[in-house]
Amino acid sequence: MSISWYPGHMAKAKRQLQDQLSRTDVVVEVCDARLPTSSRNPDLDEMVMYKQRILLLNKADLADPKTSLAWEKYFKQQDMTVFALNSLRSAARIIPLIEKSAQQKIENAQKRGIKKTVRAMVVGVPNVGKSTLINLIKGSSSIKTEDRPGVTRSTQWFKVTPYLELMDSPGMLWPKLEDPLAAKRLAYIGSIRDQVYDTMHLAIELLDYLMENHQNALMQRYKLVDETLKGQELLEAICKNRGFLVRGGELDIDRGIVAVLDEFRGGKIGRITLEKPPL
Ligand SMILES: Nc1nc2c(ncn2[C@@H]2O[C@H](COP(=O)(O)OP(=O)(O)O)[C@@H](O)[C@H]2O)c(=O)[nH]1
Ligand SMILES: [Mg+2]
Repeated sequence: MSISWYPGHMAKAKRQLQDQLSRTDVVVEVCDARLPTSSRNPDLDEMVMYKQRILLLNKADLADPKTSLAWEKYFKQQDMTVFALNSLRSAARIIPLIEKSAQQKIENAQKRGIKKTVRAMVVGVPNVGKSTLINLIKGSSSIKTEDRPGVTRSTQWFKVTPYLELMDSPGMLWPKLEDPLAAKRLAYIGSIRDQVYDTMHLAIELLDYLMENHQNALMQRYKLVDETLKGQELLEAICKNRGFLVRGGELDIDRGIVAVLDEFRGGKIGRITLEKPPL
């Protein structure tokens, strides 16, 4: 997760991804449902122009359900196959979706008397849940491990159904860190290593954002009574209410920072989506 994306790394990741994509029929792009813009990388578009593609808004359990529906609608209007998902739960519905995406290819091959197996791969920026999804799909595979002729232990392809194989490891997309707002939002949800940011600054900016946009949820969570609180004062009030003190009775600000960031990331403040679809 905590990778520095130097230009050299990025070029290498791109080459590797392009190579993997060339052997794939269906691309399963995973993004974070809380950040359907910032957790995607538009560079993927040019790499998969003529490929079947599915977009998964993952971690939907942490996102606002209404906004997820709006995002689904938005992407569907752009002729995309899209699906909000909680990868910790069930990926069973994803499997037929992947197969359907490549149905035409399978049928065309069948007409020529060939049994075509669809090959799919999961791609996305770090921390969106790619590995979790792959494991989940593996877990719901209809084919038993001991019953997979032709798929050897060393292969990078995993047979999911008689007609579908999944690449065992995900394709890595690099986050768009050159956009400062996107980078900050990725930091809010914990997709960028905290050391990159000053966490105090991050927590305070997040609190101000929440006070402005999700006031009730924030005030309830931290038993706040003054909605005019801002910045450092807001953080201090939270520490006070939680009884976060260091020896000598001073406020334990560090503990407050960790609590706010962890609780936001874990959805404890509410199911909050940070980006809305354009109208
Ligand atoms: N709440 C929630 N957490 C998820 C979901 N999918 C993955 N995660 C968590 O997100 C973190 C990153 O997941 P991982 O699969 O390693 O992401 P990757 O870097 O894209 O491979 C892990 O802590 C997962 O448990 C989901 O749908 N909901
Ligand atoms: Mg992973």
